[in-house]
Amino acid sequence: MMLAVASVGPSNSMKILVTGSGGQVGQDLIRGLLERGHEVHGSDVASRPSALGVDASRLPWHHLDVTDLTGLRKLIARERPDIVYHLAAILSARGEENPGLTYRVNQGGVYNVLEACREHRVSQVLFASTIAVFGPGLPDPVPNDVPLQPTTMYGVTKVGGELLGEYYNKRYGLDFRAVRFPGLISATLPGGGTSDYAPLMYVEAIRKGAYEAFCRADTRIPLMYMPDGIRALIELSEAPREQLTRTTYNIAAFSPTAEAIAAAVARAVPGAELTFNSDPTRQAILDSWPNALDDAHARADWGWSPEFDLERMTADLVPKIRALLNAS
Ligand code: AKB
Repeated sequence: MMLAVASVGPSNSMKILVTGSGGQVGQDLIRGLLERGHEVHGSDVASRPSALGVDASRLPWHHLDVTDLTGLRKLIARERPDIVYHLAAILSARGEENPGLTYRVNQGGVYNVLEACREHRVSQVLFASTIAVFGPGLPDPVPNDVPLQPTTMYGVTKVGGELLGEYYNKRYGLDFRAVRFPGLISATLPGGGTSDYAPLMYVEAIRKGAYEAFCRADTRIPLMYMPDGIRALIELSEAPREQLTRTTYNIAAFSPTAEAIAAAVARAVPGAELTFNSDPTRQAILDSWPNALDDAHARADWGWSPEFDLERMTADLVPKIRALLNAS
């Protein structure tokens, strides 16, 4: 059975449910969606983060374990969101500590979300995929459509999520859309990712004046400043369906070496000491990921273009981190 698809334009106010709302992406996405005038509902296994800075009356918060299909069905049947952003996931480094749990949360979670959304005729599902879907030996920059041979359970489950979403789109007409996020850098601390060395360089340089990164200085993966990442998700959601030639898109911003990030941090935070001590497990994951992504399809289909490079991001981010640390 095909679903009726409501149009999701920039001027339409939608009711939106975000899974994994307490995470690094969720917290900034919620603010971005509220700024655009949407009715937003947060959900997470964890309680509402105290630092979210959004009044409880503007953001109903639901306890949600995405592995619980019954609970998910009840929430979607009761709240009837137009759009679901599915962010809940265990990231790559933490995922390797418990692959079984990662499979249940990430793979089971995306199946449950798609199934509940299909049953209750949710108009659109946005999915946060990642550069971790790629494995070694690919062209540089990596194009959109290549063999996906990830080396982590996180990557395996994200490939599974992309494929399942494509299936629900073809089989049931569910409007599934996904971006492959680079490592994201923001003032909100990440948890359990392998790209965390990049945001940690900023936060720890400001907080403690020093940081020992768990990677080699020449490590180079695709990175993005969070405001660009949030804009990418929202702009993909608002793009007319007929302009989209696929369900999943590479998006890219910049790909500095870890050493270049350290130099940018040291310029913005004089006196900060940034050193490198590569951890073999996390280094192997980083080395399996692409150096850079080719996002030509996102640019052509829905006009994607990043605003921030390393220098612009550093200038914007450092005062934000200082303000957050002073407030806490
Ligand atoms: C991670 O490091 O696991 C994530 C990602 C790149 O998807 N930040």
